[in-house]
Amino acid sequence: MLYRSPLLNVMTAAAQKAARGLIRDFGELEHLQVSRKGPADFVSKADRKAERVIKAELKKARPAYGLLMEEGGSEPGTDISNRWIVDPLDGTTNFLHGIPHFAISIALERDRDLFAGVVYSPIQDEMYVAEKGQGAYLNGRRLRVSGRRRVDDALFATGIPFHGLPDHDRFQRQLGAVMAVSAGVRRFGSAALDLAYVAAGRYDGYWENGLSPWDVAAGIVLVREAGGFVADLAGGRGMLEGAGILAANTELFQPLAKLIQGASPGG
Ligand code: 2AM
Ligand code: CA
Repeated sequence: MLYRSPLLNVMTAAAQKAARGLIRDFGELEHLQVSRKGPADFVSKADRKAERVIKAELKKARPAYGLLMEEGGSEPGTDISNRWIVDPLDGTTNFLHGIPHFAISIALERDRDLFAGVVYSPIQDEMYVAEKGQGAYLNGRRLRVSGRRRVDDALFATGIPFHGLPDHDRFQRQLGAVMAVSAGVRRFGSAALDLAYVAAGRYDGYWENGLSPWDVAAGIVLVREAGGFVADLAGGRGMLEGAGILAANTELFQPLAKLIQGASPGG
């Protein structure tokens, strides 16, 4: 059954409109080898263009809401209880390399609580939506986190830090701990989709250090509404404050948290 509310309609419409531009630009990338400034500049333009489209759509539908966007920063609204948190292109490095795994992420924070989330993967045409208390859905189909109970059966996702980011040693310890006992670890490059995949029961769990609010806000709602647990890496509520993120089904949340915390004492 297709779950639709006026709020989710606004969010999915904004994501679909921006996706049309991203799909066009993704298709153009292969012709860019000749361009002087190169693909990185093109991708950051595509990213900003998608953000402008989303912002215009959200403003048109809910003029008073505030905004927190990856490119445009924070913009307070006259309605202080509602704020959009937007990543117009999550998985930028994939996009730049022609890898069709990236997403648009739109969340609504209401009274400081994450209330609704939409993650859209344009190339796969996968629309993930969730609203507090209403469940999570993929293209209209109800989602549930995986039922796996054993760490040695579990497939986990993560993000690997790269040059310019801190804590490479800490990450290697975390990876060492998880790879030694699990069925595998994946690194696909979009935090928003990693969380959506946990909600869909594809991954049994996911963790990543650092991250910004727009990377994870929508995905957090998806995982919770699909029956999973989400916390920061220390088990607290600082997922939007850069304290990292850990998400899993209810059975595997504690075992994964123990592995990660054991590998990174003191956070
Ligand atoms: P992006 O594609 O919007 O940049 C990959 O591990 C994930 O980390 C992606 O969701 C990516 O978002 C995000 N990311 C990219 N650069 C980052 C940085 N400097 N700090 C934290 N997260 C980052
Ligand atoms: Ca991002």
